[in-house]
Amino acid sequence: LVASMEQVEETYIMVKPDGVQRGLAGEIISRFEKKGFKLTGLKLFQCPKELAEEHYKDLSSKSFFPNLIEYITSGPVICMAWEGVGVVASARKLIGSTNPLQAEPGTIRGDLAVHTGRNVVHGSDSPENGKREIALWFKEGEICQWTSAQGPWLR
Ligand code: RTP
Repeated sequence: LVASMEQVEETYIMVKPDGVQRGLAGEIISRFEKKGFKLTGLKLFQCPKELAEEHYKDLSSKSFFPNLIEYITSGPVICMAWEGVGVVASARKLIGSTNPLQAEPGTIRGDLAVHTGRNVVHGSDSPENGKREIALWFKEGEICQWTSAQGPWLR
């Protein structure tokens, strides 16, 4: 595999409360599965305010920050860890632009959302943040490393 020379990364993907409530979780999970990434963590979780604030701390000075925290804590989210070569940037491409009206058709937000403040899914923006966010949202023991018995394409 050419890909074996490349960097295996991990990223934190989260179906936001609107995605869960609209019944889009399966569809969103499916996009990453079909692409060929490996799921290593998955849970439904009601996020406490403090965790939402820590996760989005870089945005704490923004005017929309209180609304963002209210949104993320408004109902359960689905927390996921995904692993793969180039998974961080690729997941951001699959997700599409922050403003769903500018997101390309074919992307998750381009196909499934309208409002920036209800954009159904989160994805880490760097490998460093992928690690940071997985450590923030998952406890030790909730991440499951596994190898496909079917072949080497899931890695
Ligand atoms: P995310 O972190 O959720 O994957 O989103 P992102 O990188 O595409 O966007 P970012 O700039 O990090 O913003 C985080 C989330 O805050 C909400 N937001 N609202 N002007 C607004 O009202 C506004 N701008 C951003 C969105 O939910 C965005 O995903």
